[in-house]
Amino acid sequence: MSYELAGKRIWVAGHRGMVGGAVARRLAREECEVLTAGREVVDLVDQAAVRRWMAAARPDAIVIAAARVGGIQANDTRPVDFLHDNLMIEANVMRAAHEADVRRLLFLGSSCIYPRLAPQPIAEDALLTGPLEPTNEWYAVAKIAGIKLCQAYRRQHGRDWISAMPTNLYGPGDNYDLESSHVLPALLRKFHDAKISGRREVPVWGSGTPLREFLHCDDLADALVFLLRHYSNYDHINVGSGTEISIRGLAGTIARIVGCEAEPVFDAERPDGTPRKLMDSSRLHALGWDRARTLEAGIRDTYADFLKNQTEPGQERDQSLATLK
Ligand code: GFB
Repeated sequence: MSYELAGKRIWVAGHRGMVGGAVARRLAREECEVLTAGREVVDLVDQAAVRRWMAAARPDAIVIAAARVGGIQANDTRPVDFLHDNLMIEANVMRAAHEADVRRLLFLGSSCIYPRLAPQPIAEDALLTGPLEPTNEWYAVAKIAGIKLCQAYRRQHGRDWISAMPTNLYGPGDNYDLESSHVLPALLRKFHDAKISGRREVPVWGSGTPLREFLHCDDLADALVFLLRHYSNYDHINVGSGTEISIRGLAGTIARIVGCEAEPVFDAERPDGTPRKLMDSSRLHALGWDRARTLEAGIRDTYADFLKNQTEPGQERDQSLATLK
């Protein structure tokens, strides 16, 4: 199967977020028109606004990269925001897309949709086979509902819409707010600030033992464009790098790349979350995509972007709202 991108008008919902920005950058290399709409143009949580915008814009294809996102702390403490807002975004965009006869749509979930203790590496058919990780079950249920809604439109209305499940992501344009961010940007900021201030210790949440798989957002974007072109299937598909690292190992790697000699101090009061969530991305590789950069190269690229765009301490925004703008 091959969906032609040339000449198409493709809406990247959530273009101001890290993932949406990466997808818009990657699509700019294709012969298509990239549509974007900030929250001041259309609030994706508002169904009537989404219907009005979609009826006027009538995109040929949509990448739903808009979501309420955040790290373990944000997910665990804001269940309404993560469940309600993500349900509204996916339901509003898909309903309006169907009414506007949008032929191609890619929905983005997350590896947290899988059971807390799923056999590793986690294959797509592990979905709904066990209890979720409590710290992010709200976001996970919303994303599982999105997968199901995408499948329902394929089943009831024959929509050639697909779902992709990325692993933990990082890269340019990430959220560096220490309370709402994910671990990689948080540790980059913490070790950078410690280097500048000369602090000898850096607080790291949890035990340091959990394992995480990471994928650079630009590699994800390349995989998503590949899937837009070549994937047409009822089942969601994993998009991972296939390599994992412990939080302790990540802290050491980031300290070395930043050039900071501060010691990580592990805070057992903070939750570890799921012990491991390495995905099996062999279905994606079998289709012909496997171009993830190394974590070392990705972190160096991300730190360079951080230095170029860093905000003064205390000025960083809670960008988990950014993807709704
Ligand atoms: O990246 P993270 O917030 O989310 O945390 P998850 C990953 C691990 O890093 C946890 C530890 O074990 C954290 O305790 N960690 C250590 C830190 N230091 C820090 C720190 O300073 N900040 C943060 N944030 N973590 C998310 C889900 O789970 O994964 C989201 O909550 C989404 O919904 C995302 O699915 C992909 O990897 O645990």
